[in-house]
Amino acid sequence: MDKITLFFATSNVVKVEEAERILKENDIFILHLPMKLPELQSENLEEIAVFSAQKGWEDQEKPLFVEDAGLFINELKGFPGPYSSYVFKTLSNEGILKLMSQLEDRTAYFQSVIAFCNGKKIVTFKGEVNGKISREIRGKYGFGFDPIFIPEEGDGRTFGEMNISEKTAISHRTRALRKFAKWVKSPDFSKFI
Ligand code: ITT
Repeated sequence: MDKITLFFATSNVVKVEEAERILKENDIFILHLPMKLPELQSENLEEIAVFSAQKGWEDQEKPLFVEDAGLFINELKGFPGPYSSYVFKTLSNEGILKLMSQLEDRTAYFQSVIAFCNGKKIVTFKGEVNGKISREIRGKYGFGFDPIFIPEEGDGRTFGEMNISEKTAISHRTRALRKFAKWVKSPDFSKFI
């Protein structure tokens, strides 16, 4: 199998670690471009990812992918969703738990969108994982909202209590990455490039 190397533009090193594990399974390797790309104000993660990938291309002039993710809490009508980064910085996990202290329906999901840009075209891949918001902060692994998110397919632990291989077995990012990897290995990729 041919080895493929792709550029991943992100400011988040944990994302890189997670993506490396999954893409490696398909002989795809990552070169990290450590940069914070501008994000469009939009309610749609796909639009945000497409915009950032375009900006990444303009800055680097090489084919690259970006990944945009968010936590969507059903009872809060999808909040923080596309504003996850800002909300994590301002309210953090304590703030989300406070906001939800009176709420019974704690269901939520993470969504991940990957956008790959070659300067001319952009393709996107989406992944989701369902779960619920815990009543307290639990765990030391991962990043962001991991310590308050209990995936439906798990054993009751938060992502923050799972090590990287346990989280990447079921995560939203893994699901988007697997679709991306399948496409990269298909004839569509060589036509695209
Ligand atoms: P980029 O440079 O790639 O944009 P980022 O950390 O700012 O890195 P996003 O904008 O995609 O990433 O993510 C928005 C926020 O959503 C992020 O700050 C986290 O708080 C949260 N988040 C995203 N994916 C997550 C995950 O797998 N586990 C926990 N929280 C996550």
